[in-house]
Amino acid sequence: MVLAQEANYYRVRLDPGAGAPVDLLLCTRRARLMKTKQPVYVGDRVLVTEVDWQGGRAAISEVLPRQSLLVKPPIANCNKVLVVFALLEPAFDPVLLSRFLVCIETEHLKALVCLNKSDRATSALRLAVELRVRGWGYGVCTVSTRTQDGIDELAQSLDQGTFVLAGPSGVGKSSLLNALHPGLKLRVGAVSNKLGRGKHTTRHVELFALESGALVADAPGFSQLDITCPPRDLAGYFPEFRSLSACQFRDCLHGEEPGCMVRQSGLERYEIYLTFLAETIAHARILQRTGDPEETLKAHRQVRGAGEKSTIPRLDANYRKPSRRSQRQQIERDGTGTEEDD
Ligand SMILES: Nc1nc2c(ncn2[C@@H]2O[C@H](COP(=O)(O)OP(=O)(O)OP(=O)(O)O)[C@@H](O)[C@H]2O)c(=O)[nH]1
Ligand SMILES: [Mg+2]
Ligand SMILES: [Zn+2]
Repeated sequence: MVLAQEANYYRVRLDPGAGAPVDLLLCTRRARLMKTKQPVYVGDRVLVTEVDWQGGRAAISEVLPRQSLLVKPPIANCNKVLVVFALLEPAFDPVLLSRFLVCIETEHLKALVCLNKSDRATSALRLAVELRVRGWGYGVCTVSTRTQDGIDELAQSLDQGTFVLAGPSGVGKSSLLNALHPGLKLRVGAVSNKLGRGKHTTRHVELFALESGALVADAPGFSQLDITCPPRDLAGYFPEFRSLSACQFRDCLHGEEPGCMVRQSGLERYEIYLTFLAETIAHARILQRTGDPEETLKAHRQVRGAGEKSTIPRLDANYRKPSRRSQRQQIERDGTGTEEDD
């Protein structure tokens, strides 16, 4: 399994118990893989050849089929994403957290929300945020890497499997991995006082083995996440919408359709849903206009998922309001913590 990548080198862990003379090999890609531009991701299971056991070198000859691929952060075959957010410093941001959660849902991966820096928060804030996120249909664990509060409980819930830490910069992902595996001593960075955001201390995705046998990947923080799924699929990526008795309209986007059950349900994230819906509609429209082959391929997927093309332009007028709202939120986000992107 690929544990890390740096430039054109891959650190590959050999299957424990396979009886190999070494645990790790530093690998390049075989020319054939390079030529076909077949990417190799951290988390990929690979076959190696040309092994130099003494020098600890080899070449990757084949990437085995993936069970899953998360694009941001890039990791293959992970079972669960731990979405790490701070209760404070940087302040909890429900729209940004929802962005992460929707993107994870689109990859059909499981998410657990990990709220860090509980030492900074009052118990009222902690409870309010926990209740809120549970209401969205997600498991929550609250921790402090500083006081070790909640770390044992989290460690117990990470059984065998591959996990990745995702979240904005400065929320304490590397600190959390250090707390789960005290020998690691990963570099952590300060949060800038003025902007309340992290400094992109972690630069690479890298998997580490915990005592339990689980593999956990540290990853760089980011907060630029576009929601590009077909508009029609979006509601399915909000678990609390899924559990509602189905809306009575077939093909309803749960926007301003009169009588829509989802709209009338008073769900807390309905406003966030509308913001994202406007984004997916705008995205689908751009893709229809551009003739660029890559974009067209994407557009094709979008349209296929979205059903009949004609429904998208029809929505134009209806969604002008959320689209302004989304612009405002974009500005708010930019002002409070959109860092350089990785
Ligand atoms: N008060 C408090 N501060 C914490 C806690 N955990 C981490 N921090 C601080 O938060 C800052 C950022 O921590 P990192 O672990 O580097 O954050 P990160 O999420 O890995 O950031 P990137 O690598 O930039 O994505 C550091 O100054 C940590 O000391 C905590 O539980 N409580
Ligand atoms: Mg980090
Ligand atoms: Zn509806």
